[in-house]
Amino acid sequence: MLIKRGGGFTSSEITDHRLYLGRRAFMAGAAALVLAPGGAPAAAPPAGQALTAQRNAALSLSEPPTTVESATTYNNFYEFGVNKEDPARLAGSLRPRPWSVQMDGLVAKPQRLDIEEILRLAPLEERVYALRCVEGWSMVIPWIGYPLAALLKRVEPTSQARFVELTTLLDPEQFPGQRKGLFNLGSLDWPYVEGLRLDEAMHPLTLLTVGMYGQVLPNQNGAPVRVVIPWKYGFKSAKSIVRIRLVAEQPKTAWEKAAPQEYGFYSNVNPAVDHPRWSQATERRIGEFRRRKTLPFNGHADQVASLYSGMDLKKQY
Ligand SMILES: Nc1nc2c(c(=O)[nH]1)N[C@H]1C(S)=C(S)[C@@H](COP(=O)(O)O)O[C@H]1N2
Ligand SMILES: [Mo]
Repeated sequence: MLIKRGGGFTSSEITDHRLYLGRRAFMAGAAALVLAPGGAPAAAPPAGQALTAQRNAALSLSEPPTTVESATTYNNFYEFGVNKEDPARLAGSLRPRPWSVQMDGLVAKPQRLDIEEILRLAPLEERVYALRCVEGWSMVIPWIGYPLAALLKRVEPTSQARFVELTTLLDPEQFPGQRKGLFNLGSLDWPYVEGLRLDEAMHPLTLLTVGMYGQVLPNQNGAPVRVVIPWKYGFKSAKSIVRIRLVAEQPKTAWEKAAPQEYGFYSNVNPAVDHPRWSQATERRIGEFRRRKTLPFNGHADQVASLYSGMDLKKQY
């Protein structure tokens, strides 16, 4: 399990989220794997529905994307279990239709939006962003979506709204990782909640995401709708969202609740701020062997650093 995977991951790379959660989650992961039927390799994702989008070249990396195989079989989606292969293996139980997103809180026009309506709300763009996981690896993914700002404007945040809370579906029937018992041992307090400051959420780089690699999102990548915030560690990019709430107070996120000393609210990619257990100075692109230097704000400093002027990013990590 922690030894070889298709991409050549080694046991020395197990600096992962599970260690944050302590030994119980780690053991639960090991046990779940032993119980996996036949130890069969993760099934290839079924060919998804095609989604056409215009490439936004100005906001895209020019690097070649990670293989779709890696991007859809090496995932963090703890609702399906704590191992990287769990989401691809188990994601068939998630039903991305029918689906709607409740938009409420400090807004003039609270509403529940159907996913089909969300898909039509703004022109779809393709943007190639690197997703940098706090575990020290990254992938280059051609996402499809449009700025989250377009959706937020539609509900008209009031002047009191200062933060955006994003919540993933809570349904133990669809998410085995949310069931009481072995799968959920030492895992997160469900549902998965993330949050952004309103100006971060409104930033043009913050992408409401409905597809990748020219298709609708595979279940294991957060179907039918997620966010991608390219200058923050991957865990800020909440999957399978059912509620977007505008609030006055900074939301308490699932990872902060699990390990507050390790996961801050901001979680901007920052090579100068190490995690308590390891350095964040370098990363490995999945599919490559050498490690590369991690860039401040994951390479987007010129676009987003001004959001944090005057803040001590060592304290507000
Ligand atoms: N609901 C939910 N969203 C989540 C996670 C999760 O466990 N549950 N994992 C996060 C982490 S740690 C990462 S690195 C990215 C991975 O996204 P990907 O599988 O599409 O590459 O999703 C993030 N979003
Ligand atoms: Mo991550």
